[in-house]
Amino acid sequence: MFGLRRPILVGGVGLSLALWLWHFDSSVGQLSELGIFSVIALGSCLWLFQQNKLKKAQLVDNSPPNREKVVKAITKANNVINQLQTEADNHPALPLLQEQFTKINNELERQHINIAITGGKAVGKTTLLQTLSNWENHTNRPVNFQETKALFTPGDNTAPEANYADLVTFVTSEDLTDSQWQIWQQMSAKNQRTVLVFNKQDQYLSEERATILHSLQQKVADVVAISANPNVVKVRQHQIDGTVREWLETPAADISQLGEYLQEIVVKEGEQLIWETTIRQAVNLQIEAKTALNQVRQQKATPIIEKYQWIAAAATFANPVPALDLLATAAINAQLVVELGNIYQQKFSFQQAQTVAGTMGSLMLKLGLVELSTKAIATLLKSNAVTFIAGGALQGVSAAYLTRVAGLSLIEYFQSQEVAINAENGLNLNKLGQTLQKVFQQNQQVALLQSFVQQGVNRLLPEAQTKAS
Ligand SMILES: Nc1nc2c(ncn2[C@@H]2O[C@H](COP(=O)(O)OP(=O)(O)O)[C@@H](O)[C@H]2O)c(=O)[nH]1
Ligand SMILES: [Mg+2]
Repeated sequence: MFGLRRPILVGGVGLSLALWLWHFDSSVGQLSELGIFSVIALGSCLWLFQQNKLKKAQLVDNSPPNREKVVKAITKANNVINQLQTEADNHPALPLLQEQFTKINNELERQHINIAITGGKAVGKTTLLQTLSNWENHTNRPVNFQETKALFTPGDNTAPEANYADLVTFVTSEDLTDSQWQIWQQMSAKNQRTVLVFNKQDQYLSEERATILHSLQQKVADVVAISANPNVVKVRQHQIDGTVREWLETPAADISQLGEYLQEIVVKEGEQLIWETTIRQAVNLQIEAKTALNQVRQQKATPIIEKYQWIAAAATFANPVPALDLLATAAINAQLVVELGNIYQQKFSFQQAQTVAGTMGSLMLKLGLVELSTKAIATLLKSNAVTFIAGGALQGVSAAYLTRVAGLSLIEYFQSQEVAINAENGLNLNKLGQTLQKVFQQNQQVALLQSFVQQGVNRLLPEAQTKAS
């Protein structure tokens, strides 16, 4: 797990540098502000980079769907909704979540296929939709076509709202731009089945057309070329008598390639596509319900962390612990673990909670979080307007701070657990370590730390506060 050490070191260096720069803030002014932000940003970027890699690996399931998987996904969503109802009977999101659930549950019996037509503005979406109304469906399923709103309107670079779609036809009239390519990839990442449609063939000379088609085929497996509404062309005919006859002709629309392609996909993949869509919708519903549930729980958890944070501060202030490892253990109260566990339905016995608290303390120590935060807090205390800081203040504020980080990390860890998993499965130390680092990183911004130290000083030394203000 200590492959994880690198990002925290980077963050740590960033923090020390930031504090050092912050020290000179008054003399260097804006320049140092810039310095602080870039150094912190660098640390966070490296960290986020690593996090993203982790997330993707966990979330994408590329194995083919089946009915069992769909039922499982729907059941999970239902469990989370029921849990929300148990914990917050009157939650305003409940009626809509339940309605969505009923809808998704019915999707298991759906026969028809939904196809979305998407793409930038004026690429020919509406024209294609109209042309497809004459499409002769020779498949075993009814097919609905629907146009999405245009992509790439100013200020909006998001993927189309096409969660309902079993298949997305992505229309373009030229080679893919970078932003089109990004959206294409976003859809693939969500397991959305896509076909790239190269429209307006008639606008290109044959050589140019071949080049673009080739380039598209390099990027994407499923490409078809069409002309949904070719331009009028002038036809010239040399007559025997030497005159030239000219007239205008409107070539017929040509979407035959796309038509055949769609027949094939609907027949071969229809059932799987419906399953995939239903799983996607169930997962989204589960996330929505979980987000609401997490908010409910966080509201209950925050005051508890605050309570234990100031308990730790007072106890350590009265009886300063000199060694770092003692500080780490003093900070995490087993009772805090029990109470947070209760909120997140992760039941711990007091004994188990003691083990968790001990483990977290030693993790914080190993990861260097205790040392980093005491140093940072010491620097901030020295530069505090308060001239006299009583002995024990450093330890008190540090203990409070570490309690906070530990509590927030537990919350975040519990939040990422599935609903209704037994605490008996044991803690995933690797994941808990990652969470600790992440939360620590988020709370190590100079401004946050500064206001926390101020709060701590106000709590521990009320008379010093009066002097300072
Ligand atoms: N030359 C040519 N023009 C087309 C073709 N398909 C659509 N168009 C034209 O492109 C313009 C935009 O089409 P529309 O369907 O409204 O695009 P949307 O904004 O994507 O819905 C219209 O003037 C269409 O007639 C085609 O294959 N060739
Ligand atoms: Mg349109």
